[in-house]
Amino acid sequence: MSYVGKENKYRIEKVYAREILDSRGYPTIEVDVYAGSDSSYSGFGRASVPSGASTGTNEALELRDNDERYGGKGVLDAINNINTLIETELVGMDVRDQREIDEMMIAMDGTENKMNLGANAILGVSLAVAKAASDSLDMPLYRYLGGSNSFMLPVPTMNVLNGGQHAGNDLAIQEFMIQPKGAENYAEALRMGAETYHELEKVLIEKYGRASTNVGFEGGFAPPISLTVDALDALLQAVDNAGYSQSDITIGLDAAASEFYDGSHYLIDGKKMSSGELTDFYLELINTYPIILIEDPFYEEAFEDFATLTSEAWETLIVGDDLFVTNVDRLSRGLELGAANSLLLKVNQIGTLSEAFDAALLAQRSGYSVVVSHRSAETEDTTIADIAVALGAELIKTGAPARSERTAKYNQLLRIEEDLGEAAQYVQL
Ligand code: 2PG
Ligand code: MG
Repeated sequence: MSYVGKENKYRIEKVYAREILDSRGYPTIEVDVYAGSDSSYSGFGRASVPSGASTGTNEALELRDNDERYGGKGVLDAINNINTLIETELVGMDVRDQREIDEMMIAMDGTENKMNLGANAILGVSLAVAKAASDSLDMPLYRYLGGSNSFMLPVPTMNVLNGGQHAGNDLAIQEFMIQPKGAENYAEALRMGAETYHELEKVLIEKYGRASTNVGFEGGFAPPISLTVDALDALLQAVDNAGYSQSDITIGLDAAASEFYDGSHYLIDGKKMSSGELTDFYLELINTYPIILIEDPFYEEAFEDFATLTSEAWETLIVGDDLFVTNVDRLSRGLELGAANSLLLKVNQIGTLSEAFDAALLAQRSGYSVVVSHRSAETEDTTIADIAVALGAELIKTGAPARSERTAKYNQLLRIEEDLGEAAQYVQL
């Protein structure tokens, strides 16, 4: 057995990126980081980068090759940036110096939206560094990232019925989610969610035929429904058929409203609504259905409309996704105006782990809850499960309880709950 000297144990020795496929069959980046010495690595971290479909205008830039490969979506330029520029700077640094490493990459890129190196390149390295550090320290990632937090398992908000940009139907609203918040623990929550998903399949077959259970990008069913209330009624029926009450399993929506905003009005349910009419529409839904969460109810610059809905629906989680893009500056603007009361956290919207944590901690200090989220194109990477626990996030949104790129995260949370044993607590919403 070779001996790794103490001084070398945390030294970054090698960084290597490769092109892999995401769940939509497009290229993305996977990064390997090795710490220790060449003959005996003491730490290894591998991470890959997700990709959105309903992306916010203000997100950090995903660098694509725009050439003939993969319809322009190759990521070889970004990979080249990692394997040459970034690797040169990183080798020799201490793998535990996450912030220093992230700041070094931000400075090296030198742009507001990380367009030079690519936010996808920077994020892949940032996440792989954290994983290599936790491995060097022989700690689970959630503990390494969570510091002295007492560990809470987030409530899964599972996207079981898809519309918007994620499906080929006419539903304006992108995601219809369920939260098994009445569960005793996370494992039970996962079971309740999966059982309801399977009941929903039966409800949809009965009402709309077999083809209605084809799935969208995130594993939720994509039935040929066009009215919001028809989707909600199907969900309620599924919850009931699964034997749960409407307080045990509640409902959340991601409207992703930028996608049905035409510059002055919102096109939804065959109508053209003003922001005032859309606000009334949401308030009516909240009164009629057990809806506890609405994400991106308005387009991405509508801070005032978010603020109005937040004050009128004060018991509902109003989540800012495209609104905040995991960006401290945009979140600060929201905090001043009282726009939303919850932050959606997507690591690739901002491009480094440190900046994503800054946004989450600012949200938490300001009394906003945090929903850690996947993207509609994912990989088998499970880092966001550990991040959710490390942050003590109230919720995690990572699609339907089906399809491996989604269940990878849900299953990782089962392992974390098991690892915590008696100390594991399930968030009470
Ligand atoms: C969202 C996400 C994830 P996308 O809008 O919240 O569900 O979708 O990754 O396509 O932006
Ligand atoms: Mg969203």
